[in-house]
Amino acid sequence: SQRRSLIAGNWKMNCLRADGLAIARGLAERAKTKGELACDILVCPPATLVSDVAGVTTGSAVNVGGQDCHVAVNGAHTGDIAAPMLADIGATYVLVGHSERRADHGESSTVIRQKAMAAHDAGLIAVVCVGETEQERDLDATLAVVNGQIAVSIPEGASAVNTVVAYEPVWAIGTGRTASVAEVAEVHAAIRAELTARFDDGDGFRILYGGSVKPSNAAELLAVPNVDGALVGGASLKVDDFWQIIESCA
Ligand code: G2H
Repeated sequence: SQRRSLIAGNWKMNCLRADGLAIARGLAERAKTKGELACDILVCPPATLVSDVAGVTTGSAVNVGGQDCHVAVNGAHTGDIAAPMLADIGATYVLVGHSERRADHGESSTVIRQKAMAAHDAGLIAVVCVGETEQERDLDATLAVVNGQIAVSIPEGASAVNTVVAYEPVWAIGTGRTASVAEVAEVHAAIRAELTARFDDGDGFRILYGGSVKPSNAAELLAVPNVDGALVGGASLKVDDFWQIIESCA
C-alpha cells in the first residue's frame, strides 16, 4: 500500500533520565547507521524526558511524542500538560486515549476527541487509541465497541496526515497475550471501513496494532492487511527488541 508503517514505542511511566537517554541514543545511533528505513520511528517517553529525548534524537529518524495532553491550551489544570507545551519541547506526536488513560483517569471518547483536536491545533500528530476489554470481546461486542470509539474519538478535522489510529485490545496489553492474526485482521478491516466511510483520505490513515508486540510476533502482525505499524510498550524499553521490531517492517 502507499501507507508508510510507523513503529511507536510507549514507555509508559518508566525510565529515569539516564535509562531513557540511553535508549534514545541507542535508537538514534542505529537509525543513523542504517540509513534508509522501511518505516517511521516514534518514541513516547514520560513527559519529564520528552525534551531530553528530543535533544538526543534531533537529526535522526527517531520522532518523539507525548503520552497524553490536556484539551485546553493552558489554564488552571494542576499536573496536566497542554499540547503546545509538548510541541514547544520537540514533540511531533502525542498519544491520546490509551486504555490506561481511559481506565485510570476515566477518559471518555468525547474527551479523547477534544484532546485529538488540541493536538491538531498544536501541530501534533494524534495517535488515537481504541480497543475492547476482555468482557466486551466475550460478549461479541468488539466491533460495536471499537467502531463506537472510532466514531466519537476521531474529530472532524482528522486526516491521514495528522491522525494515526492504534488498535489495542485491552486484554492483550502487557499480558503476553496477543490477538490472533484473524482477530487483528477483522478489527483493522472494520476500522478501515469506518475511516474510508467518513474521510476522503480514509485509506491513507495508518492503523497500528498494540498489545504485547515483541520481536517474535512482530513480523506476523505487521504482515496483516491494514496493519500499518505497531504501538509497543514493554518491548520498546529494550533497544535490541525495539530495533528488531523496527526491522520487521517489510
Ligand atoms: C499496549 C502496549 C503499548 P505492551 O499498551 O501501548 O503495551 O506492548 O506492553 O502490551
